[in-house]
Amino acid sequence: MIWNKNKECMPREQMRELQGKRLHKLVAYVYHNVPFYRNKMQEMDLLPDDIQTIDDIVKLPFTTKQDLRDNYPYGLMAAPSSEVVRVHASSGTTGNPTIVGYTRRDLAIWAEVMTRSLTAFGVTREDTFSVSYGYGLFTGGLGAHYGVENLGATVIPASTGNTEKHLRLIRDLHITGMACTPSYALYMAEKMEQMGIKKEELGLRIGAFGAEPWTENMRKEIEESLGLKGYNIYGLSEITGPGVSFECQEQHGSHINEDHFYPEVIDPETLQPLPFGQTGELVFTTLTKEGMPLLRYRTKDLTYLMEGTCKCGRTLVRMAPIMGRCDDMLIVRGINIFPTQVESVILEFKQLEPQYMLVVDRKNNLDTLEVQVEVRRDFFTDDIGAMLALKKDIANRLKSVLSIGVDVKLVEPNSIVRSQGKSKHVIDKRKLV
Ligand code: DLL
Repeated sequence: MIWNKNKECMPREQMRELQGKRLHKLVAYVYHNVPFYRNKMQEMDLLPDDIQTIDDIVKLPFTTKQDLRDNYPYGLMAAPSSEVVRVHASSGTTGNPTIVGYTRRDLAIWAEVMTRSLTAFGVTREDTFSVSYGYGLFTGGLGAHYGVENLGATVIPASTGNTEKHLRLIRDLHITGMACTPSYALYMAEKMEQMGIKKEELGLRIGAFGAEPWTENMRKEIEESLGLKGYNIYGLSEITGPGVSFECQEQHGSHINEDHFYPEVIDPETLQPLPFGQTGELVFTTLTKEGMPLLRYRTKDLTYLMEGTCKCGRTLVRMAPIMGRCDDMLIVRGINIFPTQVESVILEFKQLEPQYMLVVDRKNNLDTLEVQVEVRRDFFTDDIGAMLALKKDIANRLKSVLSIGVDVKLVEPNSIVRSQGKSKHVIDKRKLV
């Protein structure tokens, strides 16, 4: 099923023409309404009319998270406050949070792209869908909520927390789909087991998971424990929220709603655009945003774009799963490591829970990496020999994937802190000193 065939299956040439027209209009709009962009363009000797086609996008300046912080709170807003009907904020852990504002039309487009995503997952008006992304300043809750409503399915605004009650509702209200972070889905599976609820008692069939990186192995684990099919949904508040890209039934990359969000992948060092298939930093231009449009926003997310029409019929370009963010890549003894690489190894071992923490430290000027991982209750034993053998197997496998020796620490079930929102997998003690 396709929600908006006209846009989602548009011939490439036509799409590029549409993007060019929208970009041309956008650049004039920000030039006249956002002093920050006008100044930047003037510094570069650029006038709005220099941007005519989508290929001209490379002439435009980039925008970074720091620019948003420097212009806190409303400096990048293009629409007058009388037109802004909603504000969200990202959970900045350091410095000012980033504030985003939406006009009524922005909200309608956001609901549309969310509806496209849910339709691609197979959600219909017959479904009852619970949203367990946090409701509030985070875009996950309200973003998914209005997408479900716009589609015409029934939305259950469960939010996070109250997991036991939520699980009972899933059973009693015949909830067929759920949206939450993949780590919260795992937490729910754990709770279900503790409560003695079997997946067969639930009618779940579709999960819309995102807001953090996750691996294929994690997908299998969630699907098996909850008895549903899990789909990836990607987005970020600066660009709109969830719904920037989504997986279709082929599950071979996520289609970007590129009639609204124009993607580029650049080399984060040289800032030069990279061709299809090459991994770099994902950059978005919001082609239709009115509230707070952004030119070439650097997401810090690492991925590559995939060429060619998808078997599902959509022509919307696809992006590969996010392998991590430029800023959560760990450099340990000069080797680049992403938490997702560790996750995928851990999930290969049936003796382990999908719960882990990477602890990086520096001892005698040498970086150390400890991987803490939980052993499943049925495998946890007093037999030291068996535990040592398991530890060695994991360390060997990690070494072959990461190209670096790590200390593996097996910990008891339930000892690593669970997350209901985005999970935290790294403690870098080097940064604390
Ligand atoms: O996380 C929006 C969202 C909500 C997306 C619900 C999907 C579902 P922010 O809080 O601004 O917005 O965080 C955005 O989260 O730059 C990525 O690093 C990461 N991220 C989001 N979705 C995915 C995904 C929301 N599917 C940041 N896979 C982004 C990997 C993701 N990383």
